[in-house]
Amino acid sequence: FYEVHEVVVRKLGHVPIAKGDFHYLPKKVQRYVAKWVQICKPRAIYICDGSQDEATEVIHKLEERGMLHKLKKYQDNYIVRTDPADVARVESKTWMCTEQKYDTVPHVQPGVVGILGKWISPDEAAEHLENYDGCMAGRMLYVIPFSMGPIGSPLSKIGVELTDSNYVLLCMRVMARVSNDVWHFLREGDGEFVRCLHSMGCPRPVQRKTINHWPCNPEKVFIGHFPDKREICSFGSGYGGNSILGKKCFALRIAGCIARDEGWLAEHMLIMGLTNEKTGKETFLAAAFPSACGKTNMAMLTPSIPDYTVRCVGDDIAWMRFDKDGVLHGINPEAGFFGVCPGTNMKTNPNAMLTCMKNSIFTNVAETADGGFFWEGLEDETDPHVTITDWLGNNWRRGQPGKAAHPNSRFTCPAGQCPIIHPKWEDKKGVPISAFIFGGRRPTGVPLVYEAFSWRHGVMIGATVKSEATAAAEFAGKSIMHDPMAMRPFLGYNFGKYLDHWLSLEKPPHKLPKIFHVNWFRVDEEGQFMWPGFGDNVRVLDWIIRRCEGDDSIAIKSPIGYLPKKGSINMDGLGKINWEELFSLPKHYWTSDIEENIRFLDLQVGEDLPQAIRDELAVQKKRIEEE
Ligand code: GTP
Ligand code: SPV
Ligand code: MN
Repeated sequence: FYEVHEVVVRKLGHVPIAKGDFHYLPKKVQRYVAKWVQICKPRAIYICDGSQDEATEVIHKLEERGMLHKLKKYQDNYIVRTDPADVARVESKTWMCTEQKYDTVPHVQPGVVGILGKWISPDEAAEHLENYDGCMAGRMLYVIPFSMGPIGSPLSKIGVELTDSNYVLLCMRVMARVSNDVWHFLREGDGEFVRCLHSMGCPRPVQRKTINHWPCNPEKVFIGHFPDKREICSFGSGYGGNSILGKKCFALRIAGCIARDEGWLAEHMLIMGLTNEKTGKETFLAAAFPSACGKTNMAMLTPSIPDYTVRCVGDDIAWMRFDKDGVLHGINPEAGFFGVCPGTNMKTNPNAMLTCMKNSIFTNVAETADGGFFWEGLEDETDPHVTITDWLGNNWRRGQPGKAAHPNSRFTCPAGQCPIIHPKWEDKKGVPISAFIFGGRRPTGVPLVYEAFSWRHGVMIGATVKSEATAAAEFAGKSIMHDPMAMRPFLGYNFGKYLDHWLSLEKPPHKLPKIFHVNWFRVDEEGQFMWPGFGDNVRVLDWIIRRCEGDDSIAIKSPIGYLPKKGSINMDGLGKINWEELFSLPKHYWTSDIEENIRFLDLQVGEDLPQAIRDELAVQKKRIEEE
């Protein structure tokens, strides 16, 4: 049946198939693979099937090579150290390529350097693509069929990743649904798939000195997206966000473009369900915080009050669509968690800890002599006398300057292992979303929680999300950066049009989620967090849920939105909480903040900024001035 095209055969040349049956691949996939085989010149092709045998084989190969080793304290947990030059997303080399520049980026004001998306012309992109010439020489090319979302869900999408990294293959197996069934599904459906090409950019014989057996090519990193062709080409880096292409590249940047065209949403959001213990009613929330600002922690929090049971649907990305009755349903397109290690422990996030006790990969963490992982935050859970090797492979002593684990070290673990994973986390229909929550790290000025007056006002609040910079990308220091909708690094198209898309959702029969803003990170004069955070955040979610249920007695109007009425958040057993300070709105702060936001959006989005957002900003400015 599925004969191989003559042209395809010629392009494959004499490159052998190390595993799998090329004939079995849908024709479009055959042509895609053949095209890149001809260019990248791998030594062989390995067609993945997602089986356990396959994982075992790849792990053995990696162990032999010294790239990964077992953490013997656990069951099938592995540690990997990367080249220290390849530890985070590289935003400066991440591009969207479209014919028309303004499809990708807004019309910034003259002389302004845009920070909302990076556009590259097809001609310039073509130069980068030349680096793929022979880039897999002496290496295996893995063909990975995967589904983002449960295979067969109307909300799911198919991808095929080609990579020369078996580390990436192992991570993809955890983070996406890698399976032979994808081929059946492609043949039966419309045959569309997102084309994902990844290379470490280190052909053999290796020219560059390899560190930690981690081949990479930092000088030539290129993360290119071609939304019109539904194609991604990633070169030179093996770090998660740059190489596990189902994740940010596909599920946010490419899917964002598809979602705009098809009328749905692909967002940097967790999804969680909270069941009221008294009434049995469950409410689903979706929250967008910038990278390393608390999504994973919130998605699986352990409530400090007995009123709710929390269950996790997703911790990083949400795909959401209105059904025919106008109810917004969301799925988690991923199959695993790629979580920040430092700060994670049995007190802050026991569910994450329990999720990664087996079948997990730890990247750039420290290791104890008895075969355990270690990172900042695990001090109280680790034998104080055990010898520790830091993420760079050096001996490390507690209290010495410098970190044991890289600040952006990550665990990669199967979501299904989470003790509180929601029984519906793979439901093809998704779960109904009642509220959106935005937030970030805001040390000053911003109260614990407030609620938007309307959908439009909420979209404006999302557009003005800011946060302290974190280690998830290449930024140093702690400056406050704009990160609108927590999507700045992941925007797939013109941010003005993105806001238009959000605004356009306000129409019948859509039942729009209410929109909130939270801030777990406000500090007092001594620089201490004013709010305990983590499991206690459920107290804020309780207030949000009561607002969703229409309780008008617990909110008061302020210039920036509805604030909780004093005493309306359960603070029982919390000790000293300074309500006044936690919710204060310093006038000088908000006056300059709104001016800065107006300036920022005008400079960065220019004529593409929707009038509705300009109006919302102007009205908010007036409210602040008149307060
Ligand atoms: P990405 O995976 O990069 O998208 O990050 P994320 O948004 O999922 O953030 P995550 O939950 O991994 O948290 C990042 C860091 O913030 C960790 O070190 C956490 O310990 C810390 N953190 C999370 N929630 C809270 C909180 O409520 N209060 C405080 N103080 N820290 C928190
Ligand atoms: C983030 O940075 O938001 C992450 C990690 O979730 S990465 O997959 O690298 O983008
Ligand atoms: Mn993230």
